[in-house]
Amino acid sequence: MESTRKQLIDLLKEQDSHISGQQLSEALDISRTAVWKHMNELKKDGYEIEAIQRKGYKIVSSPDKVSKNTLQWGLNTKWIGQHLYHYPQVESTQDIVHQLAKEGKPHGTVVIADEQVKGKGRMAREWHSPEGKGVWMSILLRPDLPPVQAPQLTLLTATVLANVMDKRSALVPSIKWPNDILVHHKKVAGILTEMQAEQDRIQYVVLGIGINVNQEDGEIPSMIAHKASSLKMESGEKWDIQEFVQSILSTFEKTYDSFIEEGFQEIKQEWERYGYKIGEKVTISTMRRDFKATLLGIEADGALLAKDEQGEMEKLYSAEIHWGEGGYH
Ligand code: BTX
Repeated sequence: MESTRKQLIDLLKEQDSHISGQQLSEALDISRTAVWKHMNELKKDGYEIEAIQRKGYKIVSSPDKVSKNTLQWGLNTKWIGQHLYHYPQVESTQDIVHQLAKEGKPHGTVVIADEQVKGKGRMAREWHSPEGKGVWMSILLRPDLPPVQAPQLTLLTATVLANVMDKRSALVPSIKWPNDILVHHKKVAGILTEMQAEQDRIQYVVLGIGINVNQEDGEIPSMIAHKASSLKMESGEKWDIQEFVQSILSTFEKTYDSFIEEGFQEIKQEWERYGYKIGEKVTISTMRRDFKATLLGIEADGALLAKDEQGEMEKLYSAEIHWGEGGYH
C-alpha cells in the first residue's frame, strides 16, 4: 500500500502535464477505483491534486507540512528513514533518538520535529528551532567504527548539507570547521554529533542536523541575528522543507555508504572544496593561546590543519576561529 502510494507520487511528480487514470492504473497495476482512492488519501495528507476529465491528474502543490507519510512516500532510500518518527513539538530530537537507540531501533532511524523547545547545540548551547521554519532532525547511526573516527561523521554530514544546498539553489554554501554551514558569512545550519561508545567500538551515534530554512527577516533572535540567517533570507525564495529533507536523506545515504566502502579521502576533498577560509589567514583561539594562522584543510581524523606565522604546523581538535570585523565569530 505504502509503496504503491510512493510510486504514484513519483509518477505524478515526473509529469509536467496531466497523467490519466488509465495510465496510472496500468503503471501501478491497480484498478481505476484504487487510483481514485489513493488520490483521496493524498488529498487528506495535504496534496493539492487537479483532476480534469479526459486529461487526468496532476499534483498542483505538495503539502507544506511535514508528516511521516509524506516524507516517506517521496523518499528514495534503502536504509535511512525507513524507521521515521515525526512530532509537531519536542524538547530535542537528540534525546528522542538516544531513547530509541537504547530500545534497539536500527541504523538509519530518523526523528524529525516541526519545533524544538529545548533544541541544543554543542557544549549545552541553545539551538533556536521555531515551528515549521527549519529542519530539526536527528539520525541514529550504528557504524562499525572505532570512536576516534566519529568526528569524520560530522565532517561527512557537513559535506552532505553543503552539497544539497549547492544543488538546490544558486547559493554558495561553505563549511566552517568543524560543523557550521555558512551562507554569505552567516550560519544557516549546525551539526551536533553525540556518541555512545565502548573503548574501541562505537555503540551508536546520534547525528543532529539543524537548518534554518524559511525564517524571514526579524525571525532570527536578535542576539544572533548578526551571525545567523536562513536559506530563505539568503536566497529570497521559500524552500520546500519536505523535498529538502528527502534530498538530504538520500544524499546522506549515498555519501555514507561510499565512505564506509572507500574511506574518508573523498569526503576530505569535498570538505576542503567547501571549506570556509581555507588558504586564508585567520585568528585561532585555543585553550592555551590566540594566534594568527593560515587554514590549510582537515586531517583524516577530523582535525583542522593550520600554519602559524612562524611556519609551524598546528593540528587542532578544539578551537574557535575569528576573522575581520562583523561576520561570524
Ligand atoms: P553550536 O554549538 O555550533 O551552535 C550553537 C550556537 O549557535 C548558539 O550558542 C547560538 O549562538 C547560535 N545559534 C542558536 N540557534 C541558532 C540557529 N537556529 N541558527 C544559527 N545559529 C544559532 C550547532 O551547535 C549544532 C546545532 C544542532 C541542532 C540540531 S537540531 C536537531 C538536533 N536536536 C537538537 O536539540 N540539536 C540538533
